[in-house]
Amino acid sequence: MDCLFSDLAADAGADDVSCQATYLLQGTAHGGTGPYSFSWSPAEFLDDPTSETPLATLAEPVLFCLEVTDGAGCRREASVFITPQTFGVSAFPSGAQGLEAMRLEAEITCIDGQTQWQWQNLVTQEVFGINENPVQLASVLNETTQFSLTALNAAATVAETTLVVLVSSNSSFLDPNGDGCNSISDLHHYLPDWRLETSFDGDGNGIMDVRDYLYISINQTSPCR
Ligand SMILES: [Ca+2]
Ligand SMILES: [Ca+2]
Repeated sequence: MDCLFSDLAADAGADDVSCQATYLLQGTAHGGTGPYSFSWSPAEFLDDPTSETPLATLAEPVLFCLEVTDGAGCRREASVFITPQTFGVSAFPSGAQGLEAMRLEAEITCIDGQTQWQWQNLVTQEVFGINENPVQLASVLNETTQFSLTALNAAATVAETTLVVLVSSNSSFLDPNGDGCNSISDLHHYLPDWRLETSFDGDGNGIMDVRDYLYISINQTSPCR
């Protein structure tokens, strides 16, 4: 039989992330001539590389290749990329206060049925609602503020992340060019002062340099006039 025209097809399943230490691969074959045999690689992560659905043990992302051979000796290949993931939280490490109240958002991975999480303002100690994420702040911050998001899962494992919202004591840094929105144009506004001594900088150290630009939000919020 000419395998070029065989309708044999192999499927290794959809790419996936795994919150467990083990992951059951889902190989399938269609068409061709039965019976099918399966060969997965790399075999070292698998309990049975000749199984249609072997159990993989993962410590790192792995691309698995599946080769299906049918009764006529025809072969087809497929692959699947499995990424192990653990319980954890992550957020952008910092941002700058602009004209509008900030929205804080973290990514929480491997949530189980009992996982709870909570944002907190570490300056005022204000806590936000249980399982509230993202959090929309009620007002514009008037000082540099650190926030934390703490999550707890069913196994009592704690995961935490923090982020800082930079606020200059110089209020013009909320909208340097004063056009009513936070855009890339605001970064250009202080360029004439670059490396110059000034009493009008973002971090208040008296010289305009790259650190001051961290205080400028470029997240355009409202339409500019
Ligand atoms: Ca602006
Ligand atoms: Ca400065």
